[in-house]
Order: sequence, then structure tokens, then C-alpha cells
Amino acid sequence: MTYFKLLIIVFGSLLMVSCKQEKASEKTEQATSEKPNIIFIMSDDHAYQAISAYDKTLIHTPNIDRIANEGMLFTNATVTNSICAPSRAVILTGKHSHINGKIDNLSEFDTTNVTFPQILQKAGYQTAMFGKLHFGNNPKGFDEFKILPGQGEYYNPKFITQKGDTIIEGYVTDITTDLTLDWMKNRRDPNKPFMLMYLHKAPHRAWLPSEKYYKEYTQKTFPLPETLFDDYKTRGTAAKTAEMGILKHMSLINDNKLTPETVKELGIEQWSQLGESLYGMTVEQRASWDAVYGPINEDFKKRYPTMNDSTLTVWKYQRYLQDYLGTIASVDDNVGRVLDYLDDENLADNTIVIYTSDQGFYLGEHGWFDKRFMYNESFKTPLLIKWPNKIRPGITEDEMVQNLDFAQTFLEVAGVTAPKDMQGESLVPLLTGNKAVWDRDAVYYHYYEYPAEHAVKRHYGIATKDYKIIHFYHDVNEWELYDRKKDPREINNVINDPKYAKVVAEMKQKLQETREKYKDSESLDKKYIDQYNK
Ligand code: SGN
Ligand code: CA
Repeated sequence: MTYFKLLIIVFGSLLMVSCKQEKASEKTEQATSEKPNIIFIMSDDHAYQAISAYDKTLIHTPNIDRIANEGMLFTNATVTNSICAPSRAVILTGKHSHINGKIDNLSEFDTTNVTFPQILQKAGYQTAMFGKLHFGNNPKGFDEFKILPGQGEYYNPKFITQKGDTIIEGYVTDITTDLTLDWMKNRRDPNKPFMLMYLHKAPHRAWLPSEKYYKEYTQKTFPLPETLFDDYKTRGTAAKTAEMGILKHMSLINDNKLTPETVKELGIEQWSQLGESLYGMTVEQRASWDAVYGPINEDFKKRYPTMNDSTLTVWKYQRYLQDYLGTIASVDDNVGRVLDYLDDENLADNTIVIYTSDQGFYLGEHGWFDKRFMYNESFKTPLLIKWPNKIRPGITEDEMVQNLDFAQTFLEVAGVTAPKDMQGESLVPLLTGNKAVWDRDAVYYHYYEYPAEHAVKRHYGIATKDYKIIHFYHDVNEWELYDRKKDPREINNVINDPKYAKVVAEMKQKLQETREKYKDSESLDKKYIDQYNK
């Protein structure tokens, strides 16, 4: 070979190598810019019974339903601990409460926990959070956040931002959406993928709708749930002593919006912890409010003298649902604004949108409002996901998934390896039709906040598709078993029914194995009781 030929070969192969490298780096760049955006929409206390994709009885939510119509509706999604801040900690860390340490609304969130937004931010995602977090400390791993302090207000809310606090006049659900859209339109870099947490305060208690919707919803009447007058006959102490009954524990003032004067005039003993400050409205806002709620007060004054427990329960239930559902109507409108923006800007195709709640809620089932129990309405949470070209539209998925699974799901969506100590399962195989790899046959639950508001005793348990076993502990030692297929309303606790003896033994065994799998134990139960007592 001549020297010249050799030179050509060497030069030629060098050129090829560099071309290949160039192509490879082009590809990575393309791949990075093609990484899907993630929009995580979560409301606070939004019962699946109040989403028409699940149940058309109470409300029509066309915009939230769009997510299911274009994607997947999960019918068996649950939380691991049915209360606000702990649920959020589980979502962010991908770890159960007993591992991430945020067991109740009262304890501190330990910010040394690694969260999925921190990992995504490091992997090149832009990250932002708007709305309710409820941690008492600021979130880590976000380029921008504007969050409500604690529970936040419905009217003229204050927001905590990286630049200090600011009060924004208006209605919280609209404002949270304005902030979210403003960030998407004006402050993100369109060349980078983003992960956005868009977190509504609504429909949390004390359920203050916007003007448009209190006008509309106070005119409505809703069907009564079958278990509104539940007597808890087969249930243990916990259900009987819980303080979340519509008749006994829902406040005529704060919750049903009677004025302290009305209640005084009728000689009713009522607590009013928040009183006037509940509203935090401007003079004009308050005048519009009073124009609608004033006549409701007058009407109640006429009816009250002839009411009994049962008619009062029904009246309170109707008032409760009118306001609760009224706040959801605004959430639905605003979800529509965000979905429209994605469509209009051609972002929809490369964005996975998730709609969920921090837990479920009782809408009169068992005579209750609030959550906390492992019983169905508060254990189950709505979950709708759309991801064009990945999820086939209009699919219903009945596998048992949990809020524990989000962190790993989002990391997989972004092509990032999840830390080994996260405890969920990525939902990507279910989303993309690869169901064969999904083998979960039980989900774990553990609730801690007791003694506390609503007096729901500590309990843990597991649910399979067929059964649910619950152990209430701390100041009681009681077990309950439900046959989920035969008794979906959970009114027959069959723990002592000899026909179920074998099932009880198997479920207790499985519960123990599940506790071991997730590293929960009696000594941790005790540690968290001691921590609470300090
Ligand atoms: C407030 C509510 C409770 C509710 C908790 C926790 N009372 O304390 O009814 O259970 O929040 O809710 S209120 O009179 O202040 O409205 S959570 O969603 O934040 O966990
Ligand atoms: Ca909540």
C-alpha cells in the first residue's frame, strides 16, 4: 500500500467516526427535546363519585372526563394513607409514610428525602409547582413555585413565592390556573421538557364556590347515598366513634353557611371556629355571597322548628353537596383551560397529563364527610391519565395502583432510572398495554393521625381485588374483613363469620408479608405513637 493510500484510509475512517459521533449527538439532542412533558393535576379531597367519568349521578365534569376519553381511567387507584400532606409526601418520594416520615398533617416533612422533581430537575427537566402543597416547608427541586400557605384561602388567597408572599385578588381555582398558564406561556424554555405540578385547593372544606357556581349549585338537589343512615352495626369501635358525621359533626355555620346570628336565633349550640374570617372576601364579593346565602338562612329558619334528625341530615347533606360540587365545577372549567392550551400550542401530543386527588372523600356514604379511613370512598382516589400515541384512548384499567407509584412512573416516562429504595411500581407498562409484567395482588394502607380532628383511629391493612382486612390499633385492638365483591359498600364486617375463617387466616398472613416487604413493623407503629405523645 502506498503512503498516499494509507493516508486516505486513515483520514476516511476518521471522518466516518466523527460523522457517526455527530449523528449520535444529534440523536441525543433530539431525544432530549422529545422527552415528554409531564403535567400532574391534583385536587384536594376530590371524590371519584364527583367525576362523571366514574359516576354521572352527581355532576358533569366534561373537561376532566376528556383525560379519560383520550386516555385511561383507573377504577382501582388507591392511596396509602388517606390524608393530605402524607399523601403528597408519598407522591413526591415514592415511599410509604413510615419510610418518608410524614405520617400525618402535623409532623414535619423531612427535606432530606429525595423527591422525583429533584431527580427530574437534575436530568434537565424544567420544574414548577402551583397551588396547594400543605407541607409547612417549601418544596425542593422546583425552578419556580407559587404555593398556598397551609390550607390556603378560597377568596383572595395569599401565595408563598421564591420572592416573598403575595396576595392575589380573586378565586383560588382560577388564580392557580392563571399562574400555571402564565408559567407555561411566558417563563419556561420551550426547548426543554417540563414537569408541572398544578395543585388545586378545591374541593377542600369549607367548600366555598365561585359566584357563578354558588348561584347555580344552590338550586340543585341530589340523590341520597344508600348508606346515609348507616348504623355501623357490624363495624367495630372506630367507625362508631369517628367524628365526621353529617348530622353531628358538620357545622351549620362553617360548613352549611348559616350565619352565627341565624343559629343563635334558633337557639342551636354550634361551634364556629372560623366565623367571619372564613370568607376573607372583599365587600363586593361578600355582598354577592349574601344575596344567595341570605335567603337560604331565612328558609332554614322557617323549616327548622319542624325538623327531626333525619330531615336535618338530609338538609345538611344537600347544603354540603351544593357547595362541594360547586367548587368542583370551577376545577373542571380550569382543567379545560389547561387542556385547551396544550392543544392550541401543539404541546398535547408530547405531554402526559395526570388527574388525581390526594385522596377520596365521603359524600354522605356511611353518613360521613371527610376521609382518613381505609373504607372504599376515602381509600380510592380518582386517576385519569392521557398520553397521546402511548395510551390507546378510552381504556379502563382495573389493576390495583397507588399514589406510591407516581414517582417511579414519572421517572420512567422521562427515561431516568429510579432510586432502588423507592417502593412503588412504574405504571408505564399498564399505560402502554404491557400488562403481562404487572403482578401486584395486594395494596398496603396505614393511617396514623389519631388522636386528632375527626377521631379516626390508627389502622393498617391490605386490600386484594376480593377482600380487605383492616387492623385498628393503639387504644383498641380490632380487626375487620370485607368481601369486596359481595359487599362493595362495606356494611358487613365478616371478620367473625366462620365461613370466612380461611380467608381471614390467609389475609392476615398476606398482611404480615406485605408489612415485611415494605419494611413496616410493630416497632415502627410504636415509634410513631411515642413521637406523637412527645
Ligand atoms: C382541616 C379540616 C378537616 C380536615 C383537615 C385535613 N377542618 O382541619 O375537616 O380533615 O383539614 O384535611 S376545617 O374546619 O379547618 O375545615 S387535609 O386535606 O388537609 O388533610
Ligand atoms: Ca386532602
